Amino acid sequence: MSIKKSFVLVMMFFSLLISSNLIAAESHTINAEARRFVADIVYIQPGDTVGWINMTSHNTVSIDGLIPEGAEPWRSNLGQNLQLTLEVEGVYAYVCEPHLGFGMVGLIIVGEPTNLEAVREAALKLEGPYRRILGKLKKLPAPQEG
Ligand SMILES: [Cu+2]
Repeated sequence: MSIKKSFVLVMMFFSLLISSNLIAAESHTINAEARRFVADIVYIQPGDTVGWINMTSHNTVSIDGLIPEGAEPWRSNLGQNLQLTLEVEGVYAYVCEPHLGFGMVGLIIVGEPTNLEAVREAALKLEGPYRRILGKLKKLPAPQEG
């Protein structure tokens, strides 16, 4: 086989790899059930997309101080199936305001939970039903030593 032909084959292989899901960002779905998000804790990679579905009577609102530094806060409208692409690594906490009292809160972990301690400290200062986020944070694995 000529060098030119092998080069073309190698390039075809790489373009196939890039167009496949092996490298491309993934989409993750969070289903709003009656009074909870399923899944309530979602692990994704930077650049992945999360989409909330079945949001009739629900919303999703990020909490100040409980998202990574430099990340964009969000607030969806009631009933809106919001889609977000999250680039900044870390833990994001959000709530559904109408059902916060029922514990309808969620966490998204993008890459490594680099800001977990800061989020835990900020969550300790939350008041009223927002403290439901503390319970959710306790479900996360303890940080590894070393
Ligand atoms: Cu809700």
